[in-house]
Amino acid sequence: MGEMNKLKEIVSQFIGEDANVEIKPLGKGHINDSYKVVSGDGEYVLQRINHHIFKNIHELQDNIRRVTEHIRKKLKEQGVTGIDRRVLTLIPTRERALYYRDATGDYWRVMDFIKESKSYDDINPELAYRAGMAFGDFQKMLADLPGEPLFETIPNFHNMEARLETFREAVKANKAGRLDEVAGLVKEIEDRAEEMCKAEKLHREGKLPKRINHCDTKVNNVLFDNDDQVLCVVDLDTVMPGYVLSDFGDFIRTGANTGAEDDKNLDNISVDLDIFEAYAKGYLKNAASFLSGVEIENLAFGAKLLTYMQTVRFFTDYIDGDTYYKIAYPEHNLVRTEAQFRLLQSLEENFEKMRQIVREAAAQ
Ligand code: GN1
Ligand code: MG
Repeated sequence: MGEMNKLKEIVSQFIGEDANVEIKPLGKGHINDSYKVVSGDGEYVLQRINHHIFKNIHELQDNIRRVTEHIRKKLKEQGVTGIDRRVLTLIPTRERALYYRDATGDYWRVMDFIKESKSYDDINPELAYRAGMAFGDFQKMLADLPGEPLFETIPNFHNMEARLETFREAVKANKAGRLDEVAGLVKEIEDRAEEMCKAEKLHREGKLPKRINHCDTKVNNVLFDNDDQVLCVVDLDTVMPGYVLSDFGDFIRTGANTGAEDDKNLDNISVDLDIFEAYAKGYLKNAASFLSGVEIENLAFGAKLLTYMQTVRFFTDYIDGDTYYKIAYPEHNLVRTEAQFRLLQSLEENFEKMRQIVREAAAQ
Protein backbone atom coordinates (compact mmCIF):
# COMPACT_ATOMS: atom_id res chain seq x y z
CA MET A 1 0.00 0.00 0.00
CA GLY A 2 1.38 3.44 -0.90
CA GLU A 3 2.01 5.97 1.86
CA MET A 4 -1.00 8.10 0.86
CA ASN A 5 -3.33 5.11 0.73
CA LYS A 6 -2.13 4.07 4.13
CA LEU A 7 -2.91 7.52 5.53
CA LYS A 8 -6.34 7.45 3.91
CA GLU A 9 -7.09 4.08 5.42
CA ILE A 10 -6.09 5.41 8.85
CA VAL A 11 -8.22 8.52 8.48
CA SER A 12 -11.17 6.33 7.52
CA GLN A 13 -10.95 4.65 10.95
CA PHE A 14 -11.93 7.99 12.46
CA ILE A 15 -14.21 9.74 9.99
CA GLY A 16 -15.27 6.97 7.63
CA GLU A 17 -14.45 6.44 3.95
CA ASP A 18 -14.10 9.52 1.76
CA ALA A 19 -12.58 8.97 -1.68
CA ASN A 20 -11.81 12.68 -2.08
CA VAL A 21 -10.08 13.22 1.23
CA GLU A 22 -6.91 15.34 0.99
CA ILE A 23 -3.97 14.77 3.35
CA LYS A 24 -0.93 17.04 3.56
CA PRO A 25 2.04 17.32 5.97
CA LEU A 26 1.61 19.99 8.64
CA GLY A 27 3.91 21.84 11.06
CA LYS A 28 7.42 21.15 12.20
CA GLY A 29 7.40 19.36 15.53
CA HIS A 30 10.46 17.39 16.53
CA ILE A 31 8.52 14.43 17.85
CA ASN A 32 5.21 13.53 16.19
CA ASP A 33 4.25 13.58 12.50
CA SER A 34 1.26 15.78 11.70
CA TYR A 35 -1.01 16.05 8.66
CA LYS A 36 -3.88 18.26 7.71
CA VAL A 37 -6.91 16.34 6.50
CA VAL A 38 -9.59 17.97 4.40
CA SER A 39 -12.66 15.85 3.79
CA GLY A 40 -16.19 16.50 2.62
CA ASP A 41 -17.46 17.01 6.16
CA GLY A 42 -14.66 18.93 7.80
CA GLU A 43 -11.00 19.68 8.42
CA TYR A 44 -8.89 17.67 10.82
CA VAL A 45 -5.38 17.16 12.11
CA LEU A 46 -4.06 13.61 11.88
CA GLN A 47 -1.05 12.74 14.00
CA ARG A 48 1.19 9.75 14.31
CA ILE A 49 2.06 9.76 18.01
CA ASN A 50 5.69 8.92 18.61
CA HIS A 51 5.35 5.86 20.83
CA HIS A 52 9.10 5.46 21.27
CA ILE A 53 8.96 8.70 23.23
CA PHE A 54 5.43 8.50 24.65
CA LYS A 55 5.40 4.93 25.88
CA ASN A 56 1.85 4.82 27.21
CA ILE A 57 -0.45 6.15 24.51
CA HIS A 58 -3.57 5.08 26.34
CA GLU A 59 -2.75 7.20 29.41
CA LEU A 60 -1.52 10.04 27.22
CA GLN A 61 -4.77 10.23 25.29
CA ASP A 62 -6.72 9.94 28.51
CA ASN A 63 -4.80 12.94 29.92
CA ILE A 64 -5.72 14.98 26.85
CA ARG A 65 -9.35 13.92 27.10
CA ARG A 66 -9.55 14.98 30.75
CA VAL A 67 -7.76 18.27 30.14
CA THR A 68 -9.79 19.29 27.10
CA GLU A 69 -13.11 18.26 28.68
CA HIS A 70 -12.32 20.27 31.79
CA ILE A 71 -11.32 23.37 29.84
CA ARG A 72 -14.43 23.04 27.68
CA LYS A 73 -16.58 22.94 30.80
CA LYS A 74 -14.85 26.04 32.21
CA LEU A 75 -15.30 27.95 28.96
CA LYS A 76 -18.99 27.06 28.88
CA GLU A 77 -19.42 28.26 32.46
CA GLN A 78 -17.74 31.53 31.49
CA GLY A 79 -20.21 31.91 28.61
CA VAL A 80 -17.41 31.90 26.01
CA THR A 81 -18.69 31.59 22.44
CA GLY A 82 -17.09 29.66 19.57
CA ILE A 83 -15.73 27.07 22.00
CA ASP A 84 -14.63 24.72 19.19
CA ARG A 85 -11.84 27.14 18.35
CA ARG A 86 -10.93 27.73 22.00
CA VAL A 87 -10.01 24.19 22.99
CA LEU A 88 -8.91 21.09 21.09
CA THR A 89 -11.50 18.44 20.25
CA LEU A 90 -10.43 14.81 20.00
CA ILE A 91 -12.23 12.79 17.32
CA PRO A 92 -12.77 9.18 18.42
CA THR A 93 -12.47 6.19 16.11
CA ARG A 94 -15.56 4.41 14.85
CA GLU A 95 -15.02 2.02 17.78
CA ARG A 96 -15.14 5.04 20.14
CA ALA A 97 -11.43 4.78 21.01
CA LEU A 98 -9.26 7.88 21.43
CA TYR A 99 -6.51 6.52 19.18
CA TYR A 100 -5.97 3.89 16.51
CA ARG A 101 -3.13 1.37 16.39
CA ASP A 102 -2.33 0.28 12.85
CA ALA A 103 -1.03 -3.09 11.66
CA THR A 104 2.60 -1.91 11.91
CA GLY A 105 2.14 -0.89 15.54
CA ASP A 106 2.01 2.87 14.95
CA TYR A 107 -0.44 4.98 16.97
CA TRP A 108 -2.68 7.64 15.41
CA ARG A 109 -5.13 10.25 16.59
CA VAL A 110 -7.39 12.80 14.94
CA MET A 111 -8.44 16.22 16.22
CA ASP A 112 -10.57 18.95 14.77
CA PHE A 113 -8.51 21.48 12.81
CA ILE A 114 -8.91 24.90 14.38
CA LYS A 115 -10.14 27.09 11.55
CA GLU A 116 -8.65 30.46 10.65
CA SER A 117 -5.84 30.09 13.10
CA LYS A 118 -2.16 30.73 12.90
CA SER A 119 0.93 30.37 15.03
CA TYR A 120 4.14 32.35 15.17
CA ASP A 121 7.73 31.30 15.57
CA ASP A 122 8.76 34.89 16.28
CA ILE A 123 6.59 37.34 18.13
CA ASN A 124 6.46 40.90 19.40
CA PRO A 125 5.77 42.17 22.93
CA GLU A 126 2.01 42.52 22.37
CA LEU A 127 1.67 38.90 21.25
CA ALA A 128 3.94 37.79 24.08
CA TYR A 129 1.67 39.55 26.55
CA ARG A 130 -1.36 37.73 25.12
CA ALA A 131 0.46 34.40 25.11
CA GLY A 132 1.42 34.98 28.74
CA MET A 133 -2.21 35.50 29.63
CA ALA A 134 -3.10 32.34 27.69
CA PHE A 135 -0.65 30.09 29.52
CA GLY A 136 -1.53 31.70 32.84
CA ASP A 137 -5.18 31.00 32.14
CA PHE A 138 -4.40 27.45 31.03
CA GLN A 139 -2.73 26.66 34.36
CA LYS A 140 -5.50 28.41 36.23
CA MET A 141 -8.31 26.51 34.51
CA LEU A 142 -6.57 23.22 35.26
CA ALA A 143 -5.77 24.05 38.86
CA ASP A 144 -8.98 22.35 40.01
CA LEU A 145 -9.00 19.33 37.67
CA PRO A 146 -10.84 16.67 39.66
CA GLY A 147 -9.63 13.10 40.17
CA GLU A 148 -6.21 11.48 40.16
CA PRO A 149 -3.14 13.54 39.26
CA LEU A 150 -2.42 13.49 35.53
CA PHE A 151 -0.20 10.73 34.19
CA GLU A 152 3.45 11.67 33.57
CA THR A 153 3.52 10.97 29.85
CA ILE A 154 7.31 11.12 29.90
CA PRO A 155 8.58 10.22 33.37
CA ASN A 156 10.86 12.92 34.87
CA PHE A 157 10.33 15.05 31.78
CA HIS A 158 11.39 18.38 33.28
CA ASN A 159 13.36 16.91 36.18
CA MET A 160 16.83 18.41 35.99
CA GLU A 161 18.42 15.88 38.31
CA ALA A 162 17.18 13.05 36.11
CA ARG A 163 18.25 14.86 32.93
CA LEU A 164 21.76 15.30 34.33
CA GLU A 165 21.93 11.64 35.26
CA THR A 166 21.08 10.67 31.69
CA PHE A 167 23.59 13.21 30.40
CA ARG A 168 26.36 11.77 32.59
CA GLU A 169 25.57 8.25 31.42
CA ALA A 170 25.79 9.42 27.83
CA VAL A 171 29.14 11.08 28.51
CA LYS A 172 30.45 7.90 30.11
CA ALA A 173 29.26 5.67 27.27
CA ASN A 174 30.40 8.06 24.51
CA LYS A 175 28.42 5.92 22.06
CA ALA A 176 28.97 8.05 18.99
CA GLY A 177 32.64 8.75 19.79
CA ARG A 178 31.98 12.49 19.73
CA LEU A 179 33.20 13.40 23.19
CA ASP A 180 36.71 14.66 22.37
CA GLU A 181 35.40 17.57 20.32
CA VAL A 182 32.98 18.74 23.04
CA ALA A 183 34.91 18.45 26.31
CA GLY A 184 34.76 22.21 26.95
CA LEU A 185 31.00 22.21 26.77
CA VAL A 186 30.74 19.24 29.14
CA LYS A 187 32.59 21.31 31.71
CA GLU A 188 30.25 24.28 31.22
CA ILE A 189 27.30 21.96 31.93
CA GLU A 190 28.90 20.49 35.05
CA ASP A 191 29.87 23.93 36.38
CA ARG A 192 26.19 24.86 36.57
CA ALA A 193 24.75 21.50 37.60
CA GLU A 194 24.22 22.19 41.27
CA GLU A 195 22.49 25.54 40.79
CA MET A 196 20.20 24.04 38.18
CA CYS A 197 18.93 21.29 40.49
CA LYS A 198 17.48 23.90 42.84
CA ALA A 199 13.82 23.27 41.89
CA GLU A 200 13.90 19.59 42.87
CA LYS A 201 15.59 20.56 46.11
CA LEU A 202 12.94 23.18 46.92
CA HIS A 203 10.24 20.63 46.11
CA ARG A 204 11.74 18.06 48.50
CA GLU A 205 11.84 20.72 51.20
CA GLY A 206 8.13 21.31 50.66
CA LYS A 207 8.70 24.84 49.36
CA LEU A 208 7.78 24.41 45.69
CA PRO A 209 4.52 22.68 44.68
CA LYS A 210 3.73 20.74 41.52
CA ARG A 211 0.76 21.94 39.50
CA ILE A 212 -0.62 21.01 36.11
CA ASN A 213 1.83 22.32 33.56
CA HIS A 214 1.78 22.37 29.78
CA CYS A 215 5.47 21.40 29.59
CA ASP A 216 5.97 22.55 26.00
CA THR A 217 5.14 26.26 26.19
CA LYS A 218 6.69 27.06 22.86
CA VAL A 219 5.50 30.21 21.16
CA ASN A 220 4.15 28.19 18.28
CA ASN A 221 1.95 26.14 20.59
CA VAL A 222 -0.38 29.14 20.98
CA LEU A 223 -2.91 29.62 18.19
CA PHE A 224 -4.04 33.13 17.28
CA ASP A 225 -6.96 34.23 15.14
CA ASN A 226 -6.82 36.62 12.18
CA ASP A 227 -6.93 39.59 14.56
CA ASP A 228 -4.06 38.16 16.61
CA GLN A 229 -6.29 37.32 19.54
CA VAL A 230 -5.42 34.07 21.34
CA LEU A 231 -7.61 31.14 20.39
CA CYS A 232 -6.09 28.32 22.37
CA VAL A 233 -3.08 26.41 23.57
CA VAL A 234 -2.24 23.26 21.59
CA ASP A 235 0.19 20.31 21.72
CA LEU A 236 -1.06 18.73 24.91
CA ASP A 237 1.06 15.55 24.94
CA THR A 238 3.21 16.74 27.78
CA VAL A 239 0.53 18.29 30.01
CA MET A 240 1.45 16.83 33.41
CA PRO A 241 2.41 17.80 36.94
CA GLY A 242 5.41 20.15 37.15
CA TYR A 243 6.76 23.43 38.50
CA VAL A 244 5.25 26.60 37.08
CA LEU A 245 8.73 28.03 36.62
CA SER A 246 9.26 25.37 33.94
CA ASP A 247 6.37 26.57 31.82
CA PHE A 248 7.37 30.18 32.29
CA GLY A 249 10.97 29.39 31.43
CA ASP A 250 10.24 27.36 28.32
CA PHE A 251 8.25 30.22 26.83
CA ILE A 252 11.12 32.64 27.44
CA ARG A 253 13.56 30.10 25.97
CA THR A 254 11.60 29.89 22.74
CA GLY A 255 9.87 33.28 22.56
CA ALA A 256 12.43 35.72 23.90
CA ASN A 257 15.39 34.49 21.85
CA THR A 258 16.46 37.05 19.22
CA GLY A 259 17.92 34.13 17.23
CA ALA A 260 16.68 30.69 16.28
CA GLU A 261 16.77 27.59 18.46
CA ASP A 262 19.30 26.15 16.04
CA ASP A 263 20.97 29.35 14.89
CA LYS A 264 24.40 28.75 13.39
CA ASN A 265 25.28 32.39 13.93
CA LEU A 266 25.65 32.74 17.67
CA ASP A 267 25.79 36.52 17.35
CA ASN A 268 22.08 36.44 16.50
CA ILE A 269 21.25 35.03 19.91
CA SER A 270 20.36 36.95 23.07
CA VAL A 271 17.41 37.42 25.39
CA ASP A 272 14.89 40.02 24.27
CA LEU A 273 13.95 41.76 27.51
CA ASP A 274 10.91 43.48 26.00
CA ILE A 275 9.42 40.09 25.19
CA PHE A 276 10.43 38.85 28.61
CA GLU A 277 8.69 41.76 30.32
CA ALA A 278 5.54 41.49 28.23
CA TYR A 279 5.23 37.75 28.83
CA ALA A 280 5.84 38.16 32.57
CA LYS A 281 3.12 40.81 32.77
CA GLY A 282 0.57 38.77 30.82
CA TYR A 283 1.34 35.58 32.69
CA LEU A 284 1.23 37.13 36.13
CA LYS A 285 -1.97 38.99 35.32
CA ASN A 286 -3.74 35.62 35.24
CA ALA A 287 -1.50 33.54 37.49
CA ALA A 288 -0.43 35.83 40.34
CA SER A 289 -3.64 35.01 42.24
CA PHE A 290 -2.79 31.32 42.72
CA LEU A 291 1.03 31.39 42.88
CA SER A 292 3.10 31.42 46.06
CA GLY A 293 5.88 33.90 46.74
CA VAL A 294 8.51 31.21 46.16
CA GLU A 295 6.99 30.36 42.79
CA ILE A 296 7.01 33.98 41.66
CA GLU A 297 10.49 34.61 43.02
CA ASN A 298 11.81 31.72 40.89
CA LEU A 299 10.21 32.51 37.52
CA ALA A 300 13.32 34.24 36.18
CA PHE A 301 15.38 31.27 37.33
CA GLY A 302 12.97 29.12 35.29
CA ALA A 303 14.17 30.86 32.12
CA LYS A 304 17.75 29.90 32.90
CA LEU A 305 16.76 26.41 33.98
CA LEU A 306 14.73 25.50 30.89
CA THR A 307 17.41 26.86 28.58
CA TYR A 308 20.06 24.91 30.46
CA MET A 309 17.83 21.81 30.40
CA GLN A 310 17.33 22.10 26.65
CA THR A 311 21.08 22.55 26.17
CA VAL A 312 21.64 19.36 28.15
CA ARG A 313 18.95 17.49 26.20
CA PHE A 314 20.25 18.43 22.75
CA PHE A 315 23.79 17.77 23.94
CA THR A 316 22.90 14.35 25.33
CA ASP A 317 21.28 13.44 22.02
CA TYR A 318 24.36 14.59 20.11
CA ILE A 319 26.67 12.54 22.33
CA ASP A 320 24.33 9.53 22.00
CA GLY A 321 24.36 9.71 18.20
CA ASP A 322 21.04 11.48 17.50
CA THR A 323 18.43 9.03 18.65
CA TYR A 324 15.75 11.40 20.04
CA TYR A 325 15.27 14.61 18.06
CA LYS A 326 14.66 14.64 14.35
CA ILE A 327 17.73 16.18 12.71
CA ALA A 328 18.15 17.90 9.34
CA TYR A 329 21.94 17.41 9.09
CA PRO A 330 24.60 15.46 11.04
CA GLU A 331 25.78 18.32 13.30
CA HIS A 332 22.26 19.61 13.96
CA ASN A 333 22.11 18.63 17.63
CA LEU A 334 25.51 20.19 18.29
CA VAL A 335 24.43 23.42 16.59
CA ARG A 336 21.28 23.39 18.72
CA THR A 337 23.34 22.76 21.85
CA GLU A 338 25.67 25.67 21.17
CA ALA A 339 22.80 27.98 20.28
CA GLN A 340 20.92 27.14 23.49
CA PHE A 341 24.09 27.55 25.52
CA ARG A 342 24.62 31.01 24.07
CA LEU A 343 21.07 31.94 25.07
CA LEU A 344 21.80 30.66 28.57
CA GLN A 345 24.82 32.95 28.79
CA SER A 346 22.69 35.91 27.76
CA LEU A 347 20.10 35.00 30.42
CA GLU A 348 22.85 34.79 33.00
CA GLU A 349 24.10 38.25 32.07
CA ASN A 350 20.59 39.68 32.34
CA PHE A 351 19.43 37.69 35.35
CA GLU A 352 19.15 40.51 37.87
CA LYS A 353 17.21 42.63 35.38
CA MET A 354 14.82 39.73 34.74
CA ARG A 355 14.21 39.24 38.45
CA GLN A 356 13.44 42.91 38.84
CA ILE A 357 10.99 42.80 35.93
CA VAL A 358 9.16 39.86 37.52
CA ARG A 359 8.95 41.64 40.87
CA GLU A 360 7.47 44.71 39.23
CA ALA A 361 5.02 42.67 37.16
CA ALA A 362 3.86 40.78 40.26
CA ALA A 363 3.30 44.01 42.18
CA GLN A 364 0.85 45.37 39.60
C1 GN1 B 1 10.22 18.89 21.43
O1 GN1 B 1 8.56 18.59 18.95
P1 GN1 B 1 8.21 19.72 19.83
O2 GN1 B 1 8.60 21.01 19.23
O3 GN1 B 1 6.79 19.66 20.26
C2 GN1 B 1 10.30 18.39 22.86
C3 GN1 B 1 10.34 19.57 23.82
C4 GN1 B 1 11.56 20.37 23.50
C5 GN1 B 1 11.53 20.80 22.04
C6 GN1 B 1 12.82 21.48 21.66
C7 GN1 B 1 8.17 15.50 23.88
O4 GN1 B 1 9.03 19.59 21.22
O5 GN1 B 1 10.42 19.12 25.14
O6 GN1 B 1 11.63 21.48 24.32
O7 GN1 B 1 11.34 19.71 21.15
N1 GN1 B 1 9.17 17.53 23.16
C8 GN1 B 1 9.37 16.32 23.69
O8 GN1 B 1 12.61 22.30 20.59
O9 GN1 B 1 10.48 15.90 24.00
MG1 MG C 1 5.62 19.29 21.60
